[in-house]
Amino acid sequence: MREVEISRAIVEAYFNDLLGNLQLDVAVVGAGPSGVVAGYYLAKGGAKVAIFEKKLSIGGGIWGGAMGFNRVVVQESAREILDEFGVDYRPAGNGLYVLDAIELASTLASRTVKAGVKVFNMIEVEDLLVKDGRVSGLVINWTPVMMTGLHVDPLTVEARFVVDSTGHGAQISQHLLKRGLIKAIPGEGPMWAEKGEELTVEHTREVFPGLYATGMAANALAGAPRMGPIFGGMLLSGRKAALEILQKLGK
Ligand code: 48F
Repeated sequence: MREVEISRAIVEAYFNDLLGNLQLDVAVVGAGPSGVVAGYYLAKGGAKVAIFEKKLSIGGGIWGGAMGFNRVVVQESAREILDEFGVDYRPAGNGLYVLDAIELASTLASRTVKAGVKVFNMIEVEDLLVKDGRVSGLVINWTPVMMTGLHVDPLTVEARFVVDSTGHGAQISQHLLKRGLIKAIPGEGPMWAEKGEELTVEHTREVFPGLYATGMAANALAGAPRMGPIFGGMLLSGRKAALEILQKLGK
């Protein structure tokens, strides 16, 4: 066994995948619950989709549950998504269900990868391609390059649709705001679980030609309330974006 053979296997496999994913139907940015669920339903519907995540792990805000108590809650309307993924839950009264955050994060991750979504972690999306008034891809760089501020030029990925699933900061839509391409990102409002859950799904939409927003990014773009450790809206938002995009792709 030679070390260089191990290296060759890794380099070949990784770069074949990267080469194979430079032109996508859909590029999802951010592997939190809404982005991962969007990726899953897009792949299941026949789209070529990859997720770009700046951290090492995928799952975003799921892992810590609430205040580090690693349990999360979903409401009745999101149960069918848990059933689709095969995540266990138990009734907690008043139409709520409680589940293990570790099981949710790991199962979403595993099922999404098995559905055919390529996840590129440790890659930060630092900008967007915008041509003729339409978002048409991503500008990407290694997270460590972004963290250290080294002057290293990025690479690009073409996509027919981009999904901003970057959570509370709506990081991807911010690039449009700073160029005056969208008017405002009001940011999330004070906590109101029921309203926030409802509005997250309602505001999941194409926010600029070629760009969808899901989850907390959709909330931030609309100035809707935050909702804390209830996750049904995130799952429903990811699925809604996926189904709309599939329709626009003619899938
Ligand atoms: O924040 P996050 O989990 O997004 P979400 O799908 O879910 C929100 C909930 O976790 C929670 C909540 C629930 O009720 O309020 O907060 O809206 O995941 C966002 C992911 O995007 C990544 C980030 O590391 C995280 O994993 N991300 C953010 N900016 C970038 C990025 C970027 N520029 N490039 C790549 N990944």
